[in-house]
Amino acid sequence: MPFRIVSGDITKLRVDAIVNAANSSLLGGGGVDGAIHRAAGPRLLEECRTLNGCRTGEAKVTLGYDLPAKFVIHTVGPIWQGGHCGEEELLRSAYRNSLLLAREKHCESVAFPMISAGVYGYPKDQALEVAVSTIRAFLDEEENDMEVLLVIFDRGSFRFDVHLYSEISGYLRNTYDEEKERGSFFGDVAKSVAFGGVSGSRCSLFSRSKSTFSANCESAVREDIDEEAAAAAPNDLRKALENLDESFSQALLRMIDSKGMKDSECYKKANIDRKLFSKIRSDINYRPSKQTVLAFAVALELDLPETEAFLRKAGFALSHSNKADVIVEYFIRNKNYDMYRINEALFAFDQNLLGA
Ligand code: AR6
Repeated sequence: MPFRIVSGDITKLRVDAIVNAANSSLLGGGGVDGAIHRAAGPRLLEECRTLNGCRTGEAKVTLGYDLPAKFVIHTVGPIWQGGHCGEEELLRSAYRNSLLLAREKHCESVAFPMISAGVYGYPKDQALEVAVSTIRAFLDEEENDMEVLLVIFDRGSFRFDVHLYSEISGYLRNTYDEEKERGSFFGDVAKSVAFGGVSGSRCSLFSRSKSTFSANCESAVREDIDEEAAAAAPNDLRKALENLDESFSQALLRMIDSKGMKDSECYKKANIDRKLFSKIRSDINYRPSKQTVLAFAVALELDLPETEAFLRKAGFALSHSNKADVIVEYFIRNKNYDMYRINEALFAFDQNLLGA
C-alpha cells in the first residue's frame, strides 16, 4: 500500500488518524504536540488526562475533536542521548505501535510527523531512515493495507542521503536539459518531437484535447520510440512490442506473470493502492498516469529500453527535459529499484512521487 512523503502541517490533514509526537505525560507541550492540541481544542486535553500518560515507545489513542482527522494517536519518541541508550529501538517501537493502533481502529490512512526529530534531538537523517524503514516493514506485511504519510513540516530539515544526493545532482547536471523544461510550451513540444522525446504530461495534455498537433506529435514519437526500443529490447520484450494492440493493462498483467510475481507483491513494490490496481486489472482500456506507469516499471525491475516501451503503451516517454524523469532514469540505469529510495530522492528534488 502507498507510502508518501508530503510537506505541510499535520493538523490540516483529512486522514483517519494523525500521530502526535508527545511526551510521557500526554498533557501537551510544544512543537507538533502544541500544534495538535491547539487545533483539536480543549476536549483533547480532557481525554488525555484520562489516559495516565504513556511510556516511551508506546502509543495511546484519542478522538481528533476539532481536527479534520478522526483520531489522534499519541506516541512518545526517545530523547536522543548519543545513540547508545536504545534510542533506535524505542523510535522503531513508537512508529510500529502507532501503526498497530491505527490498524486496530480500522484506519485506512495515517499521517506521522518525524517523531523525536525536533525538541528530542534525534539526528534528522537517522530519524528519517528509522521512520521510512519501519513504516515500510509494516506495509510490506500482507495483512497491512493502509495509506501512510510522513509529514515534513520544515523542508530544510529533510536530510536525504548526502552521497546519493550528490550522485543524482551530478547525473542531473550531465543529463537534465533545463533550458528545454523552461522553454515556451509550443517551442518545447516541437523541439521534443524533433529529438524524439516528449514529456509525458505535455503529451497527455495534447492527447486529451485530441488536436491535430496531438496526433502528429504522437505518431512522430511512436515511430522513434518503437524503433529505438525494439532495437535495444531483449527477445521476449520485443515480442510484446510487436503486439501493438495490447493495452497497458494487458501488458502489465502479462509482465507480472512473466516475472513470476504475485499481484500483491507487484502493487506493493510499486507503491500503488490495491483499489487502483483492481481498477487497472478490470479495465482493459485503463489510462494510467505517467507516475503510475513508472511505478510499475520500477516494481517489475525493467531496464531502460523496456521502461520506454512500457511507457509507450500508455502514450508516454521519458524526457531529459523533465527533472523527475531524469531522476528515475538515474535509478533504473543503476539498477536501483528501491521505490522508497526513489521517492525520497524525488521529494528531495521537489518532484512528484511515484505510485499512488
Ligand atoms: N506538522 C507536522 N510536523 C510538525 C509540526 C506540524 N504542525 N510542527 C512541528 N513538526 P517535536 P519531538 C515537526 O519537537 O522531537 C513536545 O514539546 C518538527 O519539525 O514536535 O518528538 C512534546 O510535548 C519535527 O520534525 O517532537 C515533547 O515534550 C517533528 O515534528 C517533545 O516536544 C517533531 O518535533 C517531543 O519532541
